[in-house]
Amino acid sequence: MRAVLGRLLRLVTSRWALTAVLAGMAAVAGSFAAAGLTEDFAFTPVSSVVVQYTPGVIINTTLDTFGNYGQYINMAFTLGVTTALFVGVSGAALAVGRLVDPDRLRGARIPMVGLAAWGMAVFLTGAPLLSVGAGAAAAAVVILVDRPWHDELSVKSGGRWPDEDRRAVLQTSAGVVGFAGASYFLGSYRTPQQEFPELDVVSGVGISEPEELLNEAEEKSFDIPDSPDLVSQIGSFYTVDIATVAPRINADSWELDVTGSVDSELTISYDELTDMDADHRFSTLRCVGEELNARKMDNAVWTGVPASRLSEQAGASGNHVAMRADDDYWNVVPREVFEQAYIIYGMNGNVLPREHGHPVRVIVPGHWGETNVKWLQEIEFLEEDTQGYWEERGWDGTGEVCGVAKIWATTETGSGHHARRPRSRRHRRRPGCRDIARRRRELAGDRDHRAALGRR
Ligand SMILES: Nc1nc2c(c(=O)[nH]1)N[C@H]1C(S)=C(S)[C@@H](COP(=O)(O)O)O[C@H]1N2
Ligand SMILES: [Mo]
Repeated sequence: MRAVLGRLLRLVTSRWALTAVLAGMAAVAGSFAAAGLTEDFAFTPVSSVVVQYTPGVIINTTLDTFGNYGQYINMAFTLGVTTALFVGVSGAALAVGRLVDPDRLRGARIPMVGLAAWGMAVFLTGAPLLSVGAGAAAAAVVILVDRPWHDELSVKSGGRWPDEDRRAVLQTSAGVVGFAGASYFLGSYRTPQQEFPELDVVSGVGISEPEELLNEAEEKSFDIPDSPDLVSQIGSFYTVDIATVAPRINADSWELDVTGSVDSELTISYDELTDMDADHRFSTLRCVGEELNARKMDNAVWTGVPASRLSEQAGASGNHVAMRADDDYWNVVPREVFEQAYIIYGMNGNVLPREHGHPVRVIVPGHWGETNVKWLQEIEFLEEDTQGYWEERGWDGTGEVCGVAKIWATTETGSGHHARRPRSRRHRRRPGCRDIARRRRELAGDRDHRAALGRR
């Protein structure tokens, strides 16, 4: 047993293993430097797989134990898996390279590790050009560790002694740490900045109506420090996603499929959708996983088309409706709930931002956040009810939102503290709401859940 452990330890701390680890880390950093936080960063596709295959028990246990920090654990785990993939291929390439070039004098391992890391990045992201970042960084690590210009048989180069090997690995480690830091800034710079073009520029929808609603909301908002306005600004509106990186979907190639129990299936383009008569209305979103007095509740002016128009046009007959999204998220609502929903492409007079579901999402007024599917791709009418993404994981969130009072501002007076409650939002307390909340607690405990998977 001891002998086995000893050998394992020697293997893990061997030059080969250390070089592979350094190359793998550099590859991930190089990938981020080249691609930024986009789908072309090797981390992103790994994250989708992790999110998809993590069992609900593990998600819920993580959330119960770590609460809001769960999202960092999720990110760290995904980063670990991504790095491990690059360490694996680098290690294999190093081992094969050793056979070809045992003296490390011909530098054969450099292109081999570079190619292996590049190949892994292309395999993950499908982006050959941006994957060069990963390949080049991994190759650079091998250059620094192997130093093929050192000839141990030559008097001139001073030989290659074990000490020097150790120093090379140490220096390279420092280099990788520095490179990772620099990559962080490079990648952040490469991450596309969110733009908020106005709605009329893109879709030809007039923005005077949303503007009127926004003005009305502003006039009615209280001027209390720390209490938000009645409408939340884009950028401070909360987001909750199962994915770490919001999908990037081109509105021009986007299509909505209307399928299932229908007389005729429909395929609707962005232009067709935005050409229909638009409605503008306030609607508040609140995440079912919101903790007491937390801020996962915001209100906006949404622009879009009543969902009922699509079910009419398709001649729909099912009693349930599944809404499916690009990130493999989905939710199922009763038919009568769907008929009250909106197919949305505008938010606060702007084109719907990427984080909130660009180009098109669903807004189901008065229903928990999770029914409001973003990055909508398919509407399927069903005869039978089935579970949605979060319901499969033990959450019940397709009911009506409970009314809440929050204390977000207090005033100090001579006689003590006074809580100030901002004007309540659009929610009204509805009968049955308590039952839903209780059932939810029974099902899953009272903790924040998907917030842990959400960003920000
Ligand atoms: N496609 C997709 N839609 C989604 C989600 C998601 O992860 N993917 N999260 C849901 C949850 S849990 C909430 S609370 C709301 C949040 O909407 P927002 O991010 O625009 O505030 O989106 C819902 N729609
Ligand atoms: Mo949510």
